[in-house]
Order: sequence, then structure tokens, then C-alpha cells
Amino acid sequence: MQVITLFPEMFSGVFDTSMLWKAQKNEVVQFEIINLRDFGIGPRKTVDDTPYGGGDGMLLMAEPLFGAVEHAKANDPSAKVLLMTPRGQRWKQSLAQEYADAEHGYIFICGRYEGYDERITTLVDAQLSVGDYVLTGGELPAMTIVDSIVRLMPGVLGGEASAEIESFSDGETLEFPQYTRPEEFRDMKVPEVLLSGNHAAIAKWREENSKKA
Ligand code: 4GS
Repeated sequence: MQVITLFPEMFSGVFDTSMLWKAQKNEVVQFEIINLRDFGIGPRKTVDDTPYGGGDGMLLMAEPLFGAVEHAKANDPSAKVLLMTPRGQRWKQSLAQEYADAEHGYIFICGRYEGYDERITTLVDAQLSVGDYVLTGGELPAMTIVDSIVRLMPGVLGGEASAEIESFSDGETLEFPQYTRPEEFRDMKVPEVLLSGNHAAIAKWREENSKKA
């Protein structure tokens, strides 16, 4: 997976911790963070300019983004190019599964400012959104999407317990409420059925209390 961003330093905390770190160590996935600034124009390495037709703010220019995507494609020619934008398809669990099962890599483009020159969409295989709200950049969406994909890759999910929870899901079932010790905490009791040892009853309770996507 490759990420094109003006803020490479944002990724180390997320990619180098816990499951994503383990996935890299076990060679399930490899991350390459590409600094868009390196593809900027002129001595100032400019990456943005004002919009034609007027309006607030700055746009990412086409040329630096083309340069960065071409660099990433040279590293991994079969990789699919993904653009993080609130105008994109809403990300969901079934897409995470589909992307985790794919053989090819991904190149994430993280937008900044008021947007990007529309001509970069000619390079893009999919436009993806994490929700109907406006963020300051595409970095958090890219991290969210990467995390949701990598945890589904073979050899990442470690513990049997987690795998068991996963097996309940048809890919769209989200989580049910869970409890650990003690049985009673500040007058709040663990639901009786979970202490019953009745596996069928427990499965039924979990199904009834699952949030469906
Ligand atoms: C999202 C989102 C987003 C939009 C990037 C304004 C900077 C910002 N990207 N899902 N320009 N929601 N991007 O808000 O993907």
C-alpha cells in the first residue's frame, strides 16, 4: 500500500502500532508513504494554486499529483489508485473485505485544502468517502480504510477469540455488547445468559443484540 500525502508524519503513529505494525513485521503488508511536496513545482516545490472561476482557498494542482501517482505506479504497476473525497462511494465493511481479498496493491491519494484539480480523477480507479462530513485532509480517511482492510488480510488477525467473533459475522453484522470480569461492577450486572454456559442461548442473544450495518 502506498499513500500520497503532504503530511507523511501523520502516518507513523497509526501504521507503526499494534495490528498494522504486526502486519508489516509479518510481511502481510508493506507501507510506502510518498511526500507530495517532493513532486512540487519550482524552487518552492509548490503543490497548490487558486481555482479558476474564483472562490475560497487553494486546490492541489494536477502536475504534482500526476508525478506522485506515476512514481507510485512505477513501484507497483498493478496497484489501484484511490482518491479520498466526501464525493466518493461510502466505505463499508463489505468493501473492506473485497479490498482485503484482492491480489493487487493500492495507492491512496490524500487531498488537502479546498480540493484538487478535477483532471486528477483521470488517474483514479475509485473515489472513496468515510462519511458525509468535511475533514481537513484525506489522511484520516486513508488511515481508516487501510486499518479496516489490513485487519482482514490473511495472517493478521491473531487471537482465536477475535476470529470466533468474526465467524459470527456475515460481513455486515457489526458488534454485540461484551463484558469481562467482574460479574458485578457498581451495581451493574453482566447479562445472565452470558454466564449460563448455554452456547446456543448465548449465540441467540448476541445475534439479537448485534447492530446490523
Ligand atoms: C473526506 C471524507 C474528506 C475534503 C479533504 C476537503 C480536504 C477532505 N475524504 N471522506 N478537502 N469525508 N476530505 O473530508 O474521504
